[in-house]
Amino acid sequence: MKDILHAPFVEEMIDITANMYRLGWDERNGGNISVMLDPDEVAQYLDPDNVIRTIPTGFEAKPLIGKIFLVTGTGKYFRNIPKFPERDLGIIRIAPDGTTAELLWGYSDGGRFTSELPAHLMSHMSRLAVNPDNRVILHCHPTYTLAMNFVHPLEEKAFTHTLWEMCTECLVVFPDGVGVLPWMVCGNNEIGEATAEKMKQYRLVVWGMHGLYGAGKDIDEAFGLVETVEKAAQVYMLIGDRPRINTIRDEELVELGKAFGLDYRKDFLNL
Ligand code: 2HA
Ligand code: ZN
Repeated sequence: MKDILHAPFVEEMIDITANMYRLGWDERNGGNISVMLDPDEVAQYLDPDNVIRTIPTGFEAKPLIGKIFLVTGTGKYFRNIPKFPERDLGIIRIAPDGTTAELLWGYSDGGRFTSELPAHLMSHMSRLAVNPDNRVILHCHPTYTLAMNFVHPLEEKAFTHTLWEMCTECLVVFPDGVGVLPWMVCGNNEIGEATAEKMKQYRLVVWGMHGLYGAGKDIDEAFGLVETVEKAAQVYMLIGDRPRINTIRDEELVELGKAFGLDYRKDFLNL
């Protein structure tokens, strides 16, 4: 068996969580990530028959039975993951009943997966139905996106449109736009179901006055989506109340869409 601590998927998780902490998006125990792993790759590092313990998930995830995920731990700080990966991360497999997680590695202090597991697994199901290559769901509290939530309408068309106006790259990076949920209590099945419903259409979902979810085929895609939204939100917040004397006009967004051959949300323009 190879050393799991040097598995590329563990190293990448350590790297991205450290990065997100440094960006200030994951204060204290804020944020959580789940990555679907390739069972053959996992078998190079772990005995798949060695289940350390089982943990109920609290909901049924039938389409994910047998799937294996690397998931950040509940109450754990991204800041500490590089020092304590085996304590603060875990690898779980969804058991044949669809409602139990089999722990294959990690959570070594008796811990468990993030309280947002329902939002993650339900979102995985939604994204996989649209894109069978989806592997990653990532949640964090990016500062400027959060700030923008307090001064901008929490409405999908308006929110997406403003972000598209802030950086030329935005339309190219998320032509599918950004889903928006109102403020809700987090950590339960209800917000999980609402997030997953949005994930049928969007790879990005704002949790009103809480944070942001990103999905992708790998960590680069999910993280890249989030950092692009955050950059646009930063520009928006830097402009503040100052009069805008220049802007990217909708006609120009149309030109951009044509030039890059984008399938974007045309109904999100004001033309
Ligand atoms: O895991 O970010 O939404 C801590 C959170 C809850
Ligand atoms: Zn959160």
